[in-house]
Amino acid sequence: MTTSSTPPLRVAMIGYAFMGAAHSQAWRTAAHVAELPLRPEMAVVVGRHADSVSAAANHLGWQESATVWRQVIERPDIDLVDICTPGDTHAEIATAALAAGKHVLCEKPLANSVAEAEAMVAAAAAAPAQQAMVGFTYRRTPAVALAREMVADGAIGTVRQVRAQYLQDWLSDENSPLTWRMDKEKAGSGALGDIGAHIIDAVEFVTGQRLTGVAGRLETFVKQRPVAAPPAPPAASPGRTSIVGTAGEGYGPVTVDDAAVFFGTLESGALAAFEASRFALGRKNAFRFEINGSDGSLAFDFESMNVLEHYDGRIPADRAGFSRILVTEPTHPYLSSWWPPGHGLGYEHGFTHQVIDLVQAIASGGIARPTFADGLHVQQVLSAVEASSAAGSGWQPIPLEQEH
Ligand code: SOE
Repeated sequence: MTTSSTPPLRVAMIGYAFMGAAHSQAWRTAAHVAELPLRPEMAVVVGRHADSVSAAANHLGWQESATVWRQVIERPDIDLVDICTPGDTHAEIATAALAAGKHVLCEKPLANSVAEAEAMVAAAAAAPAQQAMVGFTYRRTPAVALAREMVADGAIGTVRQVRAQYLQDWLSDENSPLTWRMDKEKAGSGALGDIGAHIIDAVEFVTGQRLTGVAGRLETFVKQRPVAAPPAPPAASPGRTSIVGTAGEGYGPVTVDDAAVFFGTLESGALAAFEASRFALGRKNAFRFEINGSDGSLAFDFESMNVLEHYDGRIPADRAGFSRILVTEPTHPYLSSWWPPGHGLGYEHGFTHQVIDLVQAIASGGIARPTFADGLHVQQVLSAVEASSAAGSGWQPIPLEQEH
């Protein structure tokens, strides 16, 4: 059991909006869900505005708050830095934290450019005793992890085709204001990097194969939007995790894509088709994929996240059909420490599983995946899709030098 005599792992978290709230939930609960060899201590949360970050510390359960991340990462009583800020700050914070001897967990996408991601991988390579993990959390949804196990076990035979989508609709109102996710300087790209990155990681994770090339097209449907009013202080609306924002005065340009459509090849030659959109009215968080193999198919939709569908093509066609696996059995990935069968999990549990895996890797000296090298590879795919779109949607090969 994780007890008060279990050695502590003191965490500093930078940023405290939606992702900060999700990560805080995980740090608060992980040691009460699984037996951990180290006891996470929520030492300090960092943000730019003293009043807001202090309110966030109270609300989210951090011992202290601070406003200068550089001072915090130098503190000898901090073991791990958890980066929940927009992408434009990831490289600077992560490389400094690794140089200061800390383990790092960094939200996705790893960075805003391949060059930044390469610098982060170099910083991680120079600190081999520390973990450098990127937060592609959907891997840790039990049904997604089960899909990977089933592909590896040969349940669908040889993978031939994959179609993956991440569909949201929170920008389909053209008066929805400009927030940082629509600013290329801050976010790197739009739907492509914010949600497309998740399905790139998921397809590679579930199939066990890297993408070797892509071609695609990006589109920005609404080019000007009302600028966002400054966010309400968290004290006034504790727990608020909206990503939409409130319109302020005037209009400004959207500098990222609203939707991305691309296709690629996997190492085996299998074909994969991807779609990422914030304009898919009615789809709130439809992270989904379907994989067709020589002997069957698998299908998943996060809006029904406790279910994995399986079609067994070895059963005679007049008796076959998609079966609905309710992924809540104690023998399913991550389920042994949760509820009795049928009592499903939710969005936040992926973050708890992420903390559990990370803490166990720190204690055992194993590798917490996905690593920064995995994050760099996704960044290369994102960059190749952008290059393809800019050059008339032509084919862009992806370098494959990282081990996986
Ligand atoms: C917004 O599109 C967002 O919050 C992403 O940034 C997250 O990564 C995803 O999990 C949910 O949607």
